[in-house]
Amino acid sequence: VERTGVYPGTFDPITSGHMEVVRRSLRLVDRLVIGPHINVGKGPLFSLEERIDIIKEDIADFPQADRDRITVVPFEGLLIHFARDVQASVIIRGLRAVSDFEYEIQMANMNARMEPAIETIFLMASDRHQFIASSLVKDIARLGGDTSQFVSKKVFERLKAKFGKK
Ligand code: COD
Repeated sequence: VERTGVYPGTFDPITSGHMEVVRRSLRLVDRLVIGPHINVGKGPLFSLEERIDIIKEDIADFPQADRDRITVVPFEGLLIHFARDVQASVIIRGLRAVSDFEYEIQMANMNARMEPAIETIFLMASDRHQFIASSLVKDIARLGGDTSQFVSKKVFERLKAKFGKK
């Protein structure tokens, strides 16, 4: 029986850190649903459509056999309902340093209480991607810095276009 995993997030925009989680997840599940959340708290830099396009552009570099196992499905409302709807048995989250831990453990526990059959699994960020955060990448781009080592070439170009030349 096929195992489906959900990798939910804001992905505003997707970074090399997120992409590493995607690549590693493909070794753990047969099908991976990348789920950008529709209603992002304080308003995202990239619209939902842009965030979806960006994810699709980044996975376009994967081998076809891997691409065939990935779908990008935006969701609204509760993650646990979404995970149930796509028949996922695991929710995949990335864990950086200590900062992510508190929020992640709370979420995992509440989700487990609502739906005990779905496990949350955590992939520890690698050294290389430990400190990459979408919010900091956006700050750097906004202030005219070079984000190329934190995101794909395509995301880099999109960030440049977003903030443009003043
Ligand atoms: N290396 C490894 N992992 C990383 C890196 C990195 N450099 N950067 C980010 N990650 C991980 C994050 O830790 C996270 O696990 C995932 O990648 C996505 O990150 P973000 O920042 O894009 O997305 P989040 O964490 O803001 O997404 C939060 C959700 C939208 C998934 C969450 O708020 C949610 O499920 N909302 C729906 C309502 C709900 O169900 N709430 C919870 C009730 S218990």
